[in-house]
Amino acid sequence: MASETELQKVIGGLLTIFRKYAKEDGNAWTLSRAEAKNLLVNELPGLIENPNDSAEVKKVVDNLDENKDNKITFVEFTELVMKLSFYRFFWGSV
Ligand SMILES: [Ca+2]
Ligand SMILES: [Ca+2]
Repeated sequence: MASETELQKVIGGLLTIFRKYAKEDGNAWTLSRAEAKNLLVNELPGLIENPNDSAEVKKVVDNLDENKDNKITFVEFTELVMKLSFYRFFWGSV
């Protein structure tokens, strides 16, 4: 098999990161709220300014959970990744 391109590696990396956190409770298909918090705090440091502030954590995770079922799907997670990519594209940081 040919070696993966940069974009293929990025896609694989997104799946790897999602699954690493999603599998903690035995269901690797979705992130629970706690799993989502761990992913955000570890992989996107600075997105939640104060991880010990439960109100702030709740706000960020609520934002992520678009259909409000208390589970974060891979689609919901990648929407955040897309938004962060747009910010970086237009404003050069995040
Ligand atoms: Ca899970
Ligand atoms: Ca959801």
